[in-house]
Order: sequence, then structure tokens, then C-alpha cells
Amino acid sequence: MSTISLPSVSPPSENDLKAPFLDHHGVPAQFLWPEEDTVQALDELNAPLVDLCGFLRGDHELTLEAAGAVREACSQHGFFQVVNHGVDPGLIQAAHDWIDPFFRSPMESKLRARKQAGSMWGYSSAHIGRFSSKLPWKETLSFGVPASSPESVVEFFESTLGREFVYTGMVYQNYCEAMRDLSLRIMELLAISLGVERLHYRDFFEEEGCLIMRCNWYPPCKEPSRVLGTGPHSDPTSLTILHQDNVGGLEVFTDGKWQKVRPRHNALVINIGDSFMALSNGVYQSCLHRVVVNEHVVRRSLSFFLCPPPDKPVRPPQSLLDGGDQARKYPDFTWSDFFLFVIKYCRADNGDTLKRFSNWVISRSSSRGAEIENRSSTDKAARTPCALTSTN
Ligand SMILES: O=C(O)CCC(=O)C(=O)O
Repeated sequence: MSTISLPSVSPPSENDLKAPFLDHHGVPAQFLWPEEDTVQALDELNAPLVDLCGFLRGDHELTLEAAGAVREACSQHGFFQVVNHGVDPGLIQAAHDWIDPFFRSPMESKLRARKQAGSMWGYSSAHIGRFSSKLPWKETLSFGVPASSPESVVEFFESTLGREFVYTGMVYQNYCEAMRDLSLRIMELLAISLGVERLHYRDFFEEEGCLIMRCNWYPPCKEPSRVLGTGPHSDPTSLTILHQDNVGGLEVFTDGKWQKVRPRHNALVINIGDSFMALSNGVYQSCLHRVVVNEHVVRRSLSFFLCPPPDKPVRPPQSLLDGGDQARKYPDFTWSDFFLFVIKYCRADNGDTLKRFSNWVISRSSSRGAEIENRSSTDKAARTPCALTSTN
């Protein structure tokens, strides 16, 4: 990917912009969550703040120290935060500031970028159209970044939102580039922490790994205790790098309860995703998290997802399989099949996505002999064990 040198321009100020979603009063029934899902978190998560400075400059002792902290956190809950990560704080701020005008623009403008049926890219409000209950109290803008054509980020903004968003596209191209570099370095640290050859995971992701970017916008809600901004889920992807603003709301489930993640402006949140859990043969946990909403102010976050190459088998390195293939926790699968499973047939916030997908792969291979080949949606819908229903 190539970094664009950005001219210095100020984003529109908050006063210049209107926020239609903010006019919401009462909560429509589709947004209400069962009581057991909205149990309040009381404690703050005591997760390590991993200082990457020594690792990034090649200091052996400090790298081992960081790897130790990562191992402990990832074995327990798959969550840690990094500081001194090398990403320009000005770029992170610009990514927040330049997406505000989009979310604050009138709904008709946002709908120009609406996700089309069958696509994951574009604007979505509360997954309406996809699900009809337990809707998340949020709006999102998502796009994919093919490693082979990073300039497609600018193209995406221009073609879906218009010429006035070209600069925003340039900011996001640079942001995704910085996140990609950092995610690959973190793959090295994860390998060290697992005792795997240092470049093993980096090499797996570097050439053809897919990148996904999602900007999250959580409007204030008059009844925050009955809704969720994002329901409990683990990310199906491999690694998430998230920056949350200072409002707070991200929570992680660990030690049998929900725990709050205190926002830290200079830190980036790292979540292990389901497909990395499979790549570590279950040694590392994918992070179960959710987002609660605020009664008074908008909350914003930026999620960057590193995903496996679409068609390479997702399988752990031999060094993590002491007991040979019997020690395998999950079957081989490809990211394209897992992704399809998640977006078409399954609600990630129904829990245990990787297990359900693995069971499906195993039952399919025993009955039909491995790989999913026919990609016609009707055929897939007939074969899947967790088809979308009206209650999803
Ligand atoms: O907004 C957040 O803090 C988390 C967002 C999230 O879980 C996601 O984008 O999958």
C-alpha cells in the first residue's frame, strides 16, 4: 500500500453539521435486548497495556516482556491494549474527525452509500433489512481494502459518497495502511508469544490477507439500559485493532462477567478474532465483547480487521500440534467460507460462531466429502444449519 501525502485541511466543525439520528426519543421494540444480555458491568477490566516501543525497535528483553503479557491476556480473554504503537495520533484523530460529516449528514445522503443486498460494504443503520430484533443502536460505514489495490479506498469514498469525500478517502487509505503495518507486526508478536516461528503468521497474512475497515457511530439513547450498541460477539476475523473515543462503552466478557474497558486516548485496543483462535489451535481465545450506549453523547470507534487470505486453509502451525492431527481443535477451513457463513446465515451475536461453523464443516465433510464448492446462495441456504430467520 502507498501512503498519500495529505494537504492540511480542517474538517467541518460539529456546529456546521446536523445529526438526524440524534432526534430519536423512545426506543422501538426491535432495539430492545433481553435482560440477561444487558446486565450492567460493574468492574473495570484489568487487562495489560502492552508497550510496543521495545518490540518495534528490536529490543530482545522488552520483546519477551511484551510477548509474555500478550500470552497471558490472549490465553484468558483475547484482549489487550497497546501503547507506543507507532501510529501517528494525528492520523487517528483525522480518521475520527473526517468521518463525522458523513454520519451527521441527512439520512438521504447516507442512504446513497447504503449496503446493497449481498454486499458487506457501505452504510448500514442498525442492520435493518438484515435482522428484525435485538437491533444494535448504531450506524456503520464499512469497506474492504484489497491488498492489491489500496487506492480503492479513495475510489470507494468517491464513488459511494461523492467528490466531497475524496479527502476523507485519502485519510482512510493512510489509516488502513498504518493499521495493516501494525497488524502484521502484532502477528510477529503473537507468534513469539506462542513459541511459533516469528514470521509464520506474518507470512500467512502479508501477501493476500483481506483488510476490512468499519467506522462505528453510536447515537445517544434515552434508555441505554435496555439496548446495546453492539451485541455480545467475537469477531470472526483474525485480529481487530480498534480505537474508541473517550466516551466509553466497550466491555469484555471474562471471569464470568462483563467488564468495562476504560478508553485511553493514546492506546489501541487489540482483539483476537475467531479465525486466529483457530490458527492458534484454541490456545488463544477470541474476545467476547459488546458495546453499551450513552444517554447523552455520541460514541465513535474505528474498527480495523485483519482477515486470512480468502482461499488459503486456516490451520495451526505444526508446532502447536503436539499430539499430531488428533490434537486439532478445529477443522481446516477457508476465510471465504467462514465469512460467507457469518454474513449470510448466522448472527455473530448469537455466540460461539466458530464452534457452530466448525460443526457445520465437520458434518459437511463427513456427509459429502469436504470443501464447499457450489456458491449459489439458494444451495447454501439449504445446507446451512443456522439460516437467518425472522427472529434474528
Ligand atoms: O465500538 C466498539 O468499541 C466495538 C465495535 C465492534 O465490536 C465491532 O466493530 O465489531
